[in-house]
Amino acid sequence: MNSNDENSAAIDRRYLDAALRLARRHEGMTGTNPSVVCLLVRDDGEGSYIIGSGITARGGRPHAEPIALAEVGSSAKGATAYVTLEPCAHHGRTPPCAQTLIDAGVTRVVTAIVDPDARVNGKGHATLENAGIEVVQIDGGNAASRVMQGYLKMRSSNNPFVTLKLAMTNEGVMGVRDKQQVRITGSESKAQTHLMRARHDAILVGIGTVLSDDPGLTCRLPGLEARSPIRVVLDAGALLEAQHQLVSSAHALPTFAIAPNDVARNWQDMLAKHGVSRLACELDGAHIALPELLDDLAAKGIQSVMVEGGSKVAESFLKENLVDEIMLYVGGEPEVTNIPKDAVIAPFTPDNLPEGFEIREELRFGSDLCLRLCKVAG
Ligand code: AOF
Ligand code: ZN
Repeated sequence: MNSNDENSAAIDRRYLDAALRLARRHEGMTGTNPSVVCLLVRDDGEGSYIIGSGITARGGRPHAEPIALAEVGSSAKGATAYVTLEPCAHHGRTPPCAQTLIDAGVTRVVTAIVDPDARVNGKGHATLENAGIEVVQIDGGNAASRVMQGYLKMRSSNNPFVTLKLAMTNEGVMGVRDKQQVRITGSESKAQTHLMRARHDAILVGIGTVLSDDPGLTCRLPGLEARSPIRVVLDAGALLEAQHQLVSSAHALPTFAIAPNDVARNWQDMLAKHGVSRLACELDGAHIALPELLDDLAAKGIQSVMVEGGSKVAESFLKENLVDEIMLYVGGEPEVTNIPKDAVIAPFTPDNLPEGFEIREELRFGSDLCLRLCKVAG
């Protein structure tokens, strides 16, 4: 590699990384489509610069490429397109993006990942190459798989990506029974949690969390209120009531109550009146069968689920090996010390992490520690 090539590889990496960062903006908003970004870059001899950008629109269409191309018009001629996913090759609800890039006169395309969608899977790159366009595929690495984790999980296993979020003290205390809102982490961690909510398609809690905390489970970050995910409550015993926030706000924000078919008619009527959708489930003993539930959520187009409530729910998801990633918040200045009477204990502690997971990232939010735990590869 001569120094010119090295320089050009570093420039490609920089623009692609920028595109991947930008793609996080529409995470949780593109339905069954991944959030893809296309950056159009020109170099007229005095260094490269971005002339336009597009991101997969809310709901999944239009795709990123036509949005970016529409922004720049004829300046696309001779430009390089940095696209976080292989441009599509199929005639779907929009024409194939690979062809749209060719027609616009783009001469180079740099992508981060081959699209696992069978309709594309290498055909997008081949279409471009057959038209004489230089295609460079850079390993997008963790950043690429992270921004598309829901999409990639769905494509590989037909199940949503499951993130388990837990907040606990060093001793593994998550709260105190019958005592509402025991402070475990600080305001910065809370804001991060709300950002996580915005990035997921659905947020899931057990009925125990509803009965003890009556949470709204919305994203309350200024300007991001409209990014609140669908809410899912595991409620095998039909205990949700009209005055619970999740029920009373269901007309404004989709809410699913997961309960078996034989629940009382008047309870179902109450849910329907408030706009809560009941999703039938199978029971595994007295508990909701979680793998089947994930199948049902996948069928509804939910690609990512954040499991946020209850040590029991967390334990069940872990036991059944349904968790892809754990975001573990460890409070630096919790309201409780040691292990108080009636403590709600987490299924694991920061010193004794669940088997099969490793620390991928260590972050600090205020005085709290946040560990991102991923499955050990292989
Ligand atoms: C792109 N650019 O921005 C996105 C792509 O139902 P359709 O027609 O929208 O097709 C969905 C597929 O399109 C999806 O499975 C994935 O292969 C691709 N997504 N492709 O070129 C984009 N979001
Ligand atoms: Zn496309």
